[in-house]
Amino acid sequence: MVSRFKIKTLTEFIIERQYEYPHAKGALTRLLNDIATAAKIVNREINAAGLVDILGYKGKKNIQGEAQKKLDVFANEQFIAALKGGAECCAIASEENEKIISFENEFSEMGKYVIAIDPLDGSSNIEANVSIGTIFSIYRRKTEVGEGGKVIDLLQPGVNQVAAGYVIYGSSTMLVYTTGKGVNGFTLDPSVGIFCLSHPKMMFPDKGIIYSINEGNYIYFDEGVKQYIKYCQEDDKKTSRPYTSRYIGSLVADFHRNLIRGGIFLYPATSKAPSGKLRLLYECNPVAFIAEQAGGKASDGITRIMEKEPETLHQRSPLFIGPKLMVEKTEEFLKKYNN
Ligand code: AHM
Ligand code: MG
Repeated sequence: MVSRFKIKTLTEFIIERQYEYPHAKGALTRLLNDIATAAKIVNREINAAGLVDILGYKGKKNIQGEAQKKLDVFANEQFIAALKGGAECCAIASEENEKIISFENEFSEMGKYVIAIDPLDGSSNIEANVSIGTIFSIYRRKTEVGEGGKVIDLLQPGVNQVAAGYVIYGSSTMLVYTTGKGVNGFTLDPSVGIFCLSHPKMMFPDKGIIYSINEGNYIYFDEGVKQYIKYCQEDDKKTSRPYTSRYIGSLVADFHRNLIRGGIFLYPATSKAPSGKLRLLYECNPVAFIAEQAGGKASDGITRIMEKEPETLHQRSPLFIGPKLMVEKTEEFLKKYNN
């Protein structure tokens, strides 16, 4: 049967949306396309990950005689190559690299944008066939065009993000992004290799019913977080409690499920990790931008994530993210019990 619906591809969608930015010259469009292309290549490798052992790729060399690369290193290289070749981006900060990667060639030096990226977040989950993701933020550079990007181009607060998104490599592969005018999700049709609009105008449900936290760290949490967990587990029909507990241990997958079903994700500070675990630039800020655009909220317990001024590239931050009312409730608990 012929479908009555016209499929909208990611490329069509991005080009259509350019009208929302009257002075746009297509640079952002090209950047998002480059990211989507690299994501498809990474997706292909992830899908084959389970075959590595039986096909004999594991070990020092693969069958082509090349040294086998870890998937997170492979993903990093793919995104760097796609963005470097694209000439819209003058530098990248990646979780995989201690310093920024400045693109010093005549094309990239004219690029107006920089990108903060976690090429393969949650990669320790790969061997268990658990969903993992890519997370990215796009900023306008601070320095003048004409030379490679500098660290100050990347040390910007999340409120300066021009676009942000994630790719989830799950039971299906999706790309979800925002340019500050709502959130849209695209599912990869693997038979043709095209991302198709499947989740237009994504919004958190008003009512949250899930809480996601690594409760194994309970003894290291401060009193506010412990009390909030207790609140989540109490019986109160009016507020749909007790909430359901769900935790994958893969930020993109946990966040994505909570965005669709309605839930809060918490990675608080602990006595062992006083700044939490997640990185502000390429983990917290992009999901914070998406959360806010989907009617939610992202906070470190006190301060709005996107207003935090980064001092270093790999700076960590506690993260409380989800439907507005749920995040506000955690803030209330932290305020009440942590002083
Ligand atoms: P990674 O960047 O080393 O992959 O770690 C980040 C991941 C997130 O995806 C996830 O939310 C978190 O670590 C889970 O941490 P934990 O295992 O401490 O619960
Ligand atoms: Mg990570």
